[in-house]
Amino acid sequence: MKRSWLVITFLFCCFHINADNGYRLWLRYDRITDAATRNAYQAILKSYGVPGNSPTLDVIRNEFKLAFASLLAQPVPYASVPENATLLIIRATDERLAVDRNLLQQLKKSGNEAYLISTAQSGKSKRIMITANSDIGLLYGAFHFLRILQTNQRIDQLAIVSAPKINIRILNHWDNLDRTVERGYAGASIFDWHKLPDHIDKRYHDYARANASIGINATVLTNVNANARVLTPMYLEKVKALADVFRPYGIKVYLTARFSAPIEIGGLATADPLNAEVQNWWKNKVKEIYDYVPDFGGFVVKANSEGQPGPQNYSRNHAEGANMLADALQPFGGMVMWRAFVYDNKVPEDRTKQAYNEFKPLDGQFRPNVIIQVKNGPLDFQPREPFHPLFGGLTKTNVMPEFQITQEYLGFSTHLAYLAPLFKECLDSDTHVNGKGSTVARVIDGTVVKNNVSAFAGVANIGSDMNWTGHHFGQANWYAFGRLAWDHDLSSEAIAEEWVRMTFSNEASLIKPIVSQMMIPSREAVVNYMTPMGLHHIMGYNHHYGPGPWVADKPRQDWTSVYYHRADSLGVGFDRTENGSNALEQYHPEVQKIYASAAQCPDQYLLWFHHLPWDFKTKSGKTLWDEMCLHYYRGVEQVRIMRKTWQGLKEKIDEERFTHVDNFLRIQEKEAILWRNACVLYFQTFSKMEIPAGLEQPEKDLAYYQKLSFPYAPGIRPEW
Ligand code: GCW
Repeated sequence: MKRSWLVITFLFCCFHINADNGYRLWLRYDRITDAATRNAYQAILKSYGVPGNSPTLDVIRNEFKLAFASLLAQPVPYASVPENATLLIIRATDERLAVDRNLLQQLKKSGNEAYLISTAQSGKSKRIMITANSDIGLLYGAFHFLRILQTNQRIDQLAIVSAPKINIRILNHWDNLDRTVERGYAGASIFDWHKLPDHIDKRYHDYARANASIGINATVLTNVNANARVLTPMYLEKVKALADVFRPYGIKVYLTARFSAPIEIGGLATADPLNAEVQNWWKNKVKEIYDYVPDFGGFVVKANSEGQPGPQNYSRNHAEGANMLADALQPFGGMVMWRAFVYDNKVPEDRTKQAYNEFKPLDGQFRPNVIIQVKNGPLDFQPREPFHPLFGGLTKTNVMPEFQITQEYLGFSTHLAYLAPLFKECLDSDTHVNGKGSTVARVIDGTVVKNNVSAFAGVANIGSDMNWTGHHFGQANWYAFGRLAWDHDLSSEAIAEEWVRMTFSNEASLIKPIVSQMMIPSREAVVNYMTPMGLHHIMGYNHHYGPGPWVADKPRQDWTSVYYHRADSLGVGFDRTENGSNALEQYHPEVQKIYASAAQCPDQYLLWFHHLPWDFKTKSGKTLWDEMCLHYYRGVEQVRIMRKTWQGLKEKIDEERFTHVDNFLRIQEKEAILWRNACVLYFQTFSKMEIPAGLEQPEKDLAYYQKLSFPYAPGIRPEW
């Protein structure tokens, strides 16, 4: 090679190592650095075959081509005679298939999306087969196999049958047609409506690839605060273009349906769900949508909540509203995901009780193709909430959880908060509805409460930022959501490790610190410096950025902070026992027992359920005030440890991502201190007690923190 070429190649390599913008997510396919692993793979992977023709099989072929070209040091050719390939991707009905009969039987019973990956001896050599009942199953199997390679696991004895525990694994985009994203912190919407349907951005494919790689099989393209315009022909053309891109990846498209659409785009005088004209309008509209998108998934609806129109505008209930849409969708196999996030400031009742009060009496009245979409907790995606009482509360209605991947209340996209522990905390909570062990996960997957269909939703944190999620570690939350939707039994640690291996490196000296000193403790750190011990909803008004425990005197009481913390000279916390709002009564008696007495209630939910004096003795023996302060200070310390851990990894991470994360951790520390100081000083005005000895004093006084204003904080709803 000429000298100049050597220099260019060298520079290219340096550039490659130093500059990594994170666009490739966890599908990096970097060269496997461990020689023994690489050799072991090369000994088996001599060629691959993907017989058959379909757009999904093309996706598999493309993905393998991309992956093998860089993962291994030598090319893995495509076998022109598939039977000769040492890696064969093949439908379970194909006669050329030769796998263990028991495994095959298991696969055949496991449904359309399941797959089997197995290694068999073929003569002197080994052969790997990925088998499934459908092409989409093959795609999931292919991605799982690539994950095995990316995480450097052995491939010489594979015998894996995997099937999703949940039917519909769906991302909810709160994306508007003008490309703003409600509570979006990673740039603009990835859906460029203006240029659709003519311009198909490469990102749409990469978005679909990423989702398919973790088993996500549905997406709601539009905000639940919905715009009826998306249901007009001009926009349905655009929706069709996206659906066409996503289909080979197994992803179905859903839309949000604005309840008043018959008036706004249909010219009717009413949207009353019992009105025949309205019913007809929706029937025709649905038929029209299916003409564009034959496998359209259905509607997601936010009705009679935060100003959105709904059936109650016509004195009809949620079941009447949901069923009307369900009847229109039913002939096409479409679903209605009807949100239970309803509350009204004119109702003189603890906001956390209102969804249950509305929906419990309607249990059993919803059509089989309606699923009630319930936020993980009864308030609103706080850093910590107990599980929503509608899990286990509704037993004759399909129920699905809605998690928030975008970090509206957990520091936006600049705070590292690994959310798998938050998701798991809800999923593993025991509702007791059908005896001990009736966890939320087992309620929603249909094990303990019978359902027609199961689903799992997450509000996406994806945007147009180069690295998709703003924070490089935000990718882990998208990843963890998908993995848990597929298998809620996976542990937070296992998911984190997988993600780190694929996203950064397989080196143990890097995996361990990132997983155990950064990711796993990160969510608890956020709880500590924002809302420890069961505090909730004390953030800045409307933009929800930064601390705002003093927020009071707003048009709606239930959007203030003082409504929730109720601090006064006597104490702090929201009494939800029978002496207070009695929200506790919405849970099973076994659950009530855990929280009813302040002496027994776990610290993490103490002020969620109890209003307690500042000198209340907590389990540690310290006063409530001291314990609260210690939590706030611990939160900041945890961030400092995260920062230090990251800085210790400088040599092991490419410069671009290292610096990006490092900067964000600096912001996180600054904001953690802001939260801590503002909250401690504010609550101190009531407790009148000293910050425990030995802790650093806040640098500024309370007035300073109260005066800070953030009019341009991102993600806010434009009209608020
Ligand atoms: O968390 C709140 C947000 C609103 C959001 C609402 C909801 C889409 O602040 O921006 O609106 O929840 O879930 O409907």
